[in-house]
Amino acid sequence: MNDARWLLLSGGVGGAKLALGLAHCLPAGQLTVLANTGDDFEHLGLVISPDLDTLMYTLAGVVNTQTGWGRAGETWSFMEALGQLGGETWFRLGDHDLATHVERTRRLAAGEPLSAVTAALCARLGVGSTLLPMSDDPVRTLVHTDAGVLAFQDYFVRRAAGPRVQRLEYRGAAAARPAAALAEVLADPALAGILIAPSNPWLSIAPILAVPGLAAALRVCPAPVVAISPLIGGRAVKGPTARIMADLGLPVGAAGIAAHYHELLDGFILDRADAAVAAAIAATGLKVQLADSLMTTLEDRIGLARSAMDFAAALRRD
Ligand code: FO1
Repeated sequence: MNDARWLLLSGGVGGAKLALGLAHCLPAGQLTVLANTGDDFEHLGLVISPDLDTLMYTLAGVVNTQTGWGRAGETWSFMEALGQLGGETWFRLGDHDLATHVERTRRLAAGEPLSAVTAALCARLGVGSTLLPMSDDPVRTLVHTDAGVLAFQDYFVRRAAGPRVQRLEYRGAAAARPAAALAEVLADPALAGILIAPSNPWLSIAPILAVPGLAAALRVCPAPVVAISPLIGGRAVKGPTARIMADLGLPVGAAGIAAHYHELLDGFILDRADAAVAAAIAATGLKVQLADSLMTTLEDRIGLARSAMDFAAALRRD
């Protein structure tokens, strides 16, 4: 189907790699990425949206490929000057990246919704896909830990995801409305599939699904829903997914991820290294596909994007 459209639910770095693979496979305008904004925070007087920016920079081809976040060729004069003045430097804002936060903050203060600000910034950077924040309303992920209740970036960056996680809270989610443009995406008969990126299910995807009505809208949409496991050989490629599962008392592994998403899914993709648990997942009623999910090169990203789209296309319910 040439006009097939796709929706990807995504967090930051890992999800952005798959988004780039998908964008390479599809004509401009046929990919919509629904991004987590639970990581957003106000810092140094600025509104920072890390996952939106990681996706935007990645899709625009200007991301720092070493870190996966921030801009390539970045300079750090602002951080150095701030440090000299005794300011807060634990969250690294490069000079070019800083411009994004200043411009976003200005537009939000002038009354533009986050979705409009994001669309405007993406247009300026030449992003051909549609990038939507999950909601224009603020949702903030709070991590309840043995070191107290921590704002997401305080847990993730400042404390390097060290404290033991007791539970997660998506503050503001109950009053949040899904991004207005999402209904249109889901109602489009050309929507061929909905993919859930191999992002952290609890930190990156759960805040999206916590927006009231959003998970239900995915469930009633006729397009198949497929999640890609973020684990390879039972371990996270990067980040604390496996440790959070253990902290929450969940069985660590691809089967635990599949069980977590089960209600929502038609299909589940897991890495070949986890082939041993594929049959057990299939026995729960999900269609299962093995793939190479380590996305080191652009070819890897395109390969996983193609596998996911081919698998989802074969699951179409009509
Ligand atoms: N991650 C870090 O580990 N350290 C940082 O100093 C940092 C700064 C930063 C600045 C802008 C931005 O858009 C992202 C940034 N990230 C940083 C990444 C971010 O905190 C996380 O990767 C995501 O929130 C998790 O998806």
